[in-house]
Amino acid sequence: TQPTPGAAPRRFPSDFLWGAATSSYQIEGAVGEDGRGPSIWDTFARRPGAVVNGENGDVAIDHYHRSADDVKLMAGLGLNAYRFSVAWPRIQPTGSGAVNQAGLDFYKRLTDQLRDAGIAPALTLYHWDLPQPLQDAGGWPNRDTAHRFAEYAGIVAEALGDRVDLWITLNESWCAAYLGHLSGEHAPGVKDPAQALASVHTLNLAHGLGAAAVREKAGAAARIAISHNLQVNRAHTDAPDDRAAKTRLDLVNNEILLQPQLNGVYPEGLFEATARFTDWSFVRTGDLEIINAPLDAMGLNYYSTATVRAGEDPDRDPFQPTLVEGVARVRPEGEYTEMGWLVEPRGLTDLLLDIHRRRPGLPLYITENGAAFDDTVAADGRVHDDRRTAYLHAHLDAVGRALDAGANVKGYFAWSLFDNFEWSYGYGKRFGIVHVDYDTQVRTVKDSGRWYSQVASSGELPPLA
Ligand code: GBH
Repeated sequence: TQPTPGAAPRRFPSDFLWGAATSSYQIEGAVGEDGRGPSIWDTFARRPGAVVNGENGDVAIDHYHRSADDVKLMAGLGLNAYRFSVAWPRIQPTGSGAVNQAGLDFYKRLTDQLRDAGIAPALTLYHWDLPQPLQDAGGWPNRDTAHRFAEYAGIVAEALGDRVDLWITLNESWCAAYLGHLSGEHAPGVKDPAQALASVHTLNLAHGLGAAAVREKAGAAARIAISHNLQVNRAHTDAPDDRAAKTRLDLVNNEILLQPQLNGVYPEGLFEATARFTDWSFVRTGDLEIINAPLDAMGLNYYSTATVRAGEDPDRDPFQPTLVEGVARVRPEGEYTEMGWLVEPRGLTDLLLDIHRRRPGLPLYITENGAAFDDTVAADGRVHDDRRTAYLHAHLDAVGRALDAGANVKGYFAWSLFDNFEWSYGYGKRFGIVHVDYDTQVRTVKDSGRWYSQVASSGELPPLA
């Protein structure tokens, strides 16, 4: 779509949250300090070949020691919200029982600093750093992990209940289940469809039990959400077999999470479609009511859109297990980021409107959106990341279009506030609106950060050029 020449800036709602996001393992470092226990990412990162260059989050961007300055930096950018995650192994080093007070104190200080700066804390309880002892006991394929998660959620909610504006139970259960247990590219590095599907169910259950625990312990005013990276899939053509391929993909990627959470049912056809991997006997009477816990909002993490057709994928690695046969990836012309992900802002409008249609008026947050580009500090001391600015601009415009169409979008969090440990890609991929020098830990606001600061402070998005 062409912008209207001379169009006026777009005004966002006055109570809109303008934030940025991070996660514990990607930024904190200090993995052995103040009683933190090991997580599955500490273990996985040490497996040869798991992370590019053998990198890990031992130091990361040293946020654990720099949180006060990092909050000042956010305040200087004019952000009114910050999404971060709590490291479960800091709160319960063994994943159950004994609470490590020093861990809770860190997040108490952080949330106090944020509140003093007028920045609303959005707290994610689980962003992939499962305590290693819980992995040793079976990890996400073991349903007991859901009960352990609820216990942990209750502890955090009781301690921080009055300080947090938005509670997010899980970040991207799709990644935790499928990257962790199907492709094996994330911790714990398992490649087994049966374990992947069992993990989905435990994660769904963990969400429901965790939401109830937060509801009970954080007080009636607590607002509870979950953050999903739903796959925005498009059929390459309108031919019935291409559309059927897209539908098969949606079933195991999106419906498997959304329908239990929103409607209290597993989607029709799911058990049949996956019967060669599992008989789903781990689903017990009463689980779906728990999973269907009341939701105050939904968080959506959006990066790209996938185009698919019916057929065999010539690029598919035959050693990678898959849940869905006969679906091939199409790579349309367009701009791709350093991750190889297509820049496709329209998908964000579609995604927001899809959830709005399923649950009209449900408050929606974009809890992550951003892009990796190859950023370097220029001779003038700045980072001229114009492609990231253009990415953010186009996606915020896409959010505006969803607002125009009636979606109840309440906030936007850029991924990420800082360059950080990008999981199996290590430190090589930079998503930050703030550059980090990994030798000196010096933070430099990129041009995109300056631009975003303007938008956040004014609540106005300039027209697309
Ligand atoms: C998020 O995951 C994580 O929450 C965050 O920690 C991480 O740093 C960030 O994103 C950046 O990676 O096949 O072209 O359609 C992202 C999950 C799943 C998003 C795969 C992109 C495939 C894009 N990703 N998805 S594409």
